[in-house]
Amino acid sequence: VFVLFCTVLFSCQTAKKDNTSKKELPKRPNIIFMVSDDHAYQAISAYSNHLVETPNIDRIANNGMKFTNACVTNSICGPSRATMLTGKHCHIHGKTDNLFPFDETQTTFPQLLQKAGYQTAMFGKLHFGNNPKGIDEFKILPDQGSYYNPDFNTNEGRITVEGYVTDIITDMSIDWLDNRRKEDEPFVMFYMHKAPHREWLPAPRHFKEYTKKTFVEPATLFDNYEGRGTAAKTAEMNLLKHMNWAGDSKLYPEMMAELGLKDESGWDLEAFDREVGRMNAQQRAVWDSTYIPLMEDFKAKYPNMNDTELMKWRYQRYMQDYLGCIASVDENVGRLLDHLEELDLDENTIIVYTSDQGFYLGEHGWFDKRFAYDESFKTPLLVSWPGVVEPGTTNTEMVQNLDFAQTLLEAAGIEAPEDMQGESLIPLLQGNDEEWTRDAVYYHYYEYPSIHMVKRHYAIITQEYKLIHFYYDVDEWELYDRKNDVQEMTNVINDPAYADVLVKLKKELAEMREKYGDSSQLDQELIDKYIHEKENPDV
Ligand code: SGN
Ligand code: CA
Repeated sequence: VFVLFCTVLFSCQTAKKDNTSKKELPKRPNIIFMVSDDHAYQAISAYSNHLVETPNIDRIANNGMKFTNACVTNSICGPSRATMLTGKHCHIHGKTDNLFPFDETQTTFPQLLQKAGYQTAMFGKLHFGNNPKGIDEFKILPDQGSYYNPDFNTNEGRITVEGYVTDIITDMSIDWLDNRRKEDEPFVMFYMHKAPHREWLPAPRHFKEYTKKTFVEPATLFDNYEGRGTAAKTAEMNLLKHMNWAGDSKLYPEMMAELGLKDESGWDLEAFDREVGRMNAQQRAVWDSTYIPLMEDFKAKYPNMNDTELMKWRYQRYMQDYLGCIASVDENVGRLLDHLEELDLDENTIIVYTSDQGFYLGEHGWFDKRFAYDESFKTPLLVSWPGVVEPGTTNTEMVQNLDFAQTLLEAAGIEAPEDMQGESLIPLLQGNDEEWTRDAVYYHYYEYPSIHMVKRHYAIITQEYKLIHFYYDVDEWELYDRKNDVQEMTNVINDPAYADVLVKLKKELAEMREKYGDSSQLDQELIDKYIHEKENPDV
């Protein structure tokens, strides 16, 4: 009797434990996967409102969970998106940089959802160099796409749509939701903005408001990179030194000539023409009436400006345009969320809001991304799922874009392929943090030599430390104490106080490279590939 009693008690307890930790998930939820391009978490008010208010994006945080330590495996567009869709590190799915097309034989999670009966759609920027797989209906921007009157590649070929890109992507998404084939079958819709990617061009309706604003400067705007290694010193992402006059700061080419300002590659003028040149007469009139007075004012001041003043001016110019783009993203996210409510789709739908990486908004004097340093390594991640995610919650675990595929497959009740390398975030989304065991993540950036000249590096990152190895044409290690040096200003690699930490991290890094299958052999192959291409430019 005693044995029986114990057995019953034990099985009850196990059942109880299982019950609390594995609350049943709603069946086959819809999924809206929102990815904006280069959207820094510093520019989402759910994270911080020191720059801008984003009340609509914040609705997702208020209805769900905000991850404050979400990060990428490689801080660059195509590779990050390939990691999101395949659940694999870049050296496994093969899209290590923006330069080569995505390997179409790789399995992506929308293909698996489609196979399981999900309706699938994708609108906006993918940047794979080819069309998406497993998507019933797509309208994607060719390459980086354009802000004004953009072209799209669709199932039926190339189209051009009049208007502003962020509005258009939302119109397409709403239209698809309204007309999807089977209302009673679940769907996954990828809603992927080009904004706020460089050259940061807002909607004409926001030109006037945003060009009048002044924004708070980051503490590290005038960073001289002293405490860091060669990579930070040689990167070409400084607002003062590396921004283009026409493309980035919106100086008219004729004014550049008058002021004797040049962009050596000539590419700057091309960029101006590429974007501003696409505007129709109406859009161009609003542009001219906003930017001509602004530039006349600059022309008058420029001869007397020193570098500090110029840096401050460029920072404000940059933020006005970048945050002007965010204004449209936020309005349009709101429009889409409202529409989901109108269609009664807000209840059984998972909404994910993220970016393909973080971005520098003047921190360390930089724009762009690529580095394993926090502003570019971390990325926004907000997830709502009524009935599963407790509204208004925050999670601080180190989750990665690597985890999205397995998470969404589990949510849909589909078994993830064994070779996916992430972890499902469902325990965290359900508030069962004790089931999460990861204490470090792996990072690897490859696109060098290339635009912005950020050297290749791989890294191990824990909550407390970040160990980075820069390689290829240098062999330098950097170690940051993430708790005591939040801005990552001092490389403590040679500080004896960190000797033990260093040994431990190097060992863990080696284990991690082994676990994820990243070998130096691969680095060598990539190096050979670059050298071969440099030597044979016409091939
Ligand atoms: C373009 C940008 C770069 C940017 C890359 C990659 N220059 O080349 O500043 O780093 O894209 O961006 S631009 O003036 O032509 O926009 S990514 O988001 O696609 O990875
Ligand atoms: Ca990007």
